[in-house]
Amino acid sequence: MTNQFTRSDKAYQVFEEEQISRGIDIDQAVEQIKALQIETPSWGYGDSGTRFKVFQQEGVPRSPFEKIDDAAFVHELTGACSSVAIHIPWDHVDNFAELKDHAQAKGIGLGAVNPNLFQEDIYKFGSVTNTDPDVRKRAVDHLLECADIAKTIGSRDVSLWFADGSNYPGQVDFRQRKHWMYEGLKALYEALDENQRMLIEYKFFEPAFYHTDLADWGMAFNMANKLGGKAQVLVDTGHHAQGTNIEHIVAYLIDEEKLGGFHFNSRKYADDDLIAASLDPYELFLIFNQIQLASADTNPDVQKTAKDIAFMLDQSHNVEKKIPAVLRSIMNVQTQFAKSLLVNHQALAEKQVQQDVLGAEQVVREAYEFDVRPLLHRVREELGRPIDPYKAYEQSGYEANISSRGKGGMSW
Ligand code: PSV
Ligand code: MN
Ligand code: MN
Repeated sequence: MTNQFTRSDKAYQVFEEEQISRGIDIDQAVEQIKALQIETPSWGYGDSGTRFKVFQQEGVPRSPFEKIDDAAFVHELTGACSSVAIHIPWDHVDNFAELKDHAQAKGIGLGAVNPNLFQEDIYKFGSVTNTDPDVRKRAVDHLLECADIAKTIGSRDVSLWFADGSNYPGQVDFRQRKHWMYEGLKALYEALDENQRMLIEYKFFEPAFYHTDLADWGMAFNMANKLGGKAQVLVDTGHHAQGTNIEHIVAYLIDEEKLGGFHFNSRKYADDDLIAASLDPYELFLIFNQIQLASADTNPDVQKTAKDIAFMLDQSHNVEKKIPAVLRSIMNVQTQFAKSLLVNHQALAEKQVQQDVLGAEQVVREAYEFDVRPLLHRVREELGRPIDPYKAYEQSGYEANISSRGKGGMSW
């Protein structure tokens, strides 16, 4: 395969012909892939590791500004990552308007603002659910500070994850903490403008090992429901027990108009934060399949929810190179998204009505089995981007350039 693409390429011709014969509108698929934007996490560019060791890599950003430079280069290569999420205080700067201007000058925007309520000593026994009212107040003040930052940088989403939990039976009062959690979330909710959203992320364990205050989608959903329309649920693909049917959760939340965003990453064992779709591509395909089905729903509100989901990566690289790992994730996400556009919805509905179990499964799997590289090459070529962003990065000289930053850049 060359580095160039033209529509007369044999592989593309064969692909297009076959999809047209299956009733797939290829030009529409191309437009949908072009429109797919996946926000990258600022912390994905910094040094990170496990609880055993954070290895330092050469060329890691030394400031939030340099993280933006790297994110902007990822966008330059892909055309698919027009914003970068920030985490406060990891990305604290004195002047957020300046950070926003820097991002804009580099051709991207600042995306979701992520409060951090898990790294200070005062939060050892919880943040918004801490028994100490002073700590609860500090936590709420930080949430409000993040709402202000989001307003300053023109960001719609404040993305929340709480490490609050406990390690042993009897350690805490579950129901009391449920009330405190709601109070904290409500304070943020009220501070948000009408066009802003809060995304509530859940996770079943870690760092707490016995209970976590927002342990699953049901708890996040309940909080979001009680709060109102500006509150939505965020699904991090690494935050479920083994075997959980994530695509079912996704379909359910969209139907309730409560799915606001994703953190994509892969996991083998727990919250491993590996490159998206590196281990579980079929799962990501099935998630996108549910999103495409809901995007074509007859209910306009369900359709709107499905089309308004914030797609974000959440990964941290232990030994992998930062920028190439982000690029690989983006390309993997695009691949599964593209495949999900090849499911024939009408054929699927017919098989379901006929109660044709294997026929319906075949309609879904068949789409997954296509090689969508020619389609992605066409998209990237039309966007004026390299058809293989990963290879283009290796050839770009960017890595040699940033090596002058040396080692000891920012952690997370
Ligand atoms: C927690 O595991 C999490 O998924 C949250 O989204 C945090 O903001 C992020 O990871 C921090 O790495
Ligand atoms: Mn996450
Ligand atoms: Mn996580």
